[in-house]
Amino acid sequence: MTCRSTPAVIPPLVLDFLERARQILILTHNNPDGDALGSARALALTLAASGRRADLALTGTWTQALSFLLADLSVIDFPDDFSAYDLVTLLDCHSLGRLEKIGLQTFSADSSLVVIDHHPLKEAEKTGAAWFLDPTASSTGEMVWRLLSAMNLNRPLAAEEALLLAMASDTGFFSQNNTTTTTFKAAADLVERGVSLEAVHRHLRGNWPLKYFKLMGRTLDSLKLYCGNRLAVMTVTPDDLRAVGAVMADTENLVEIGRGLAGVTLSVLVKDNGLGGIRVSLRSREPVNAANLAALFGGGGHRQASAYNDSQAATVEEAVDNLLARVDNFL
Ligand SMILES: [Mn+2]
Repeated sequence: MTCRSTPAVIPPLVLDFLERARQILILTHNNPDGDALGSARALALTLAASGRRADLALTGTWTQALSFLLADLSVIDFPDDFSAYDLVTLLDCHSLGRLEKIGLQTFSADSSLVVIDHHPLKEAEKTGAAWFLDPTASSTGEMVWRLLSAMNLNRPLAAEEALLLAMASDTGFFSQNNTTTTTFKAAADLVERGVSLEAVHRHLRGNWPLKYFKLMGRTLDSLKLYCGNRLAVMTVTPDDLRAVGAVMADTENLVEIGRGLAGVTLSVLVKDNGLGGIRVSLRSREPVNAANLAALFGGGGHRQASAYNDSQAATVEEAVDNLLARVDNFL
């Protein structure tokens, strides 16, 4: 697997939309992560600094540690219609399922919708919008860096920092093989412009509330090994969350723990939100393809980081059984 990348060409239509727009609404996926919030922040701050109105509307919850990314932004309630805007941009997301309140069909062919995403897309889903898609990009942050660089806009330092955070967030701090030469070029540019890598690391890895570590303890207690110790499975239940006063957003990154174990090539975190949904997060090491495994259950993501909802399971135990029944071919 090569990490030397040939990034996708930025479609002129996407640049054209962004250059002409004056009132922009920025959307991203439900329960936004560091890449989603960092990319949205960078785009919003940069567009606002160039005299545009840039609003951000979010759905779901996110970890408190990332809330600082919303400072100085215009964050609005999710609007009923988009007529106040001449452009809507959808970041880090192209699927209807992940953005629960909005259907892309809302946008007719003449609506101005720009989708910027690094997740692989089924061609059939592509409709009624200008698309900038690059599955070779580490993160949406990297793509927004390319876009804003091409537009030659002045980026405030806080936007530069948000871009580096977005990339660090989706690459496991530049350790996964989605980290390419383009990622490092972008990172080098951002550091050259004054972003502190240490500050980004502190935001992402040194800013957890105590309940996170308490939840980590309970999650570690649940760890079981299978398949000749190559598969690590951990669980989080509503009881675990209640016991330490945590919310589902606090489970972000816990799946990484299992991947640190010697010999483990697939780490799985099975989460019960207590509302009838079982979410399964996967992190792999080469040669395990976690995206293909997630796809078996109707999910998706990247080769080394993916997820799915197990609609057949009512409990974490059932979801673990379902996984164990199908995982053999992937390890
Ligand atoms: Mn992403």
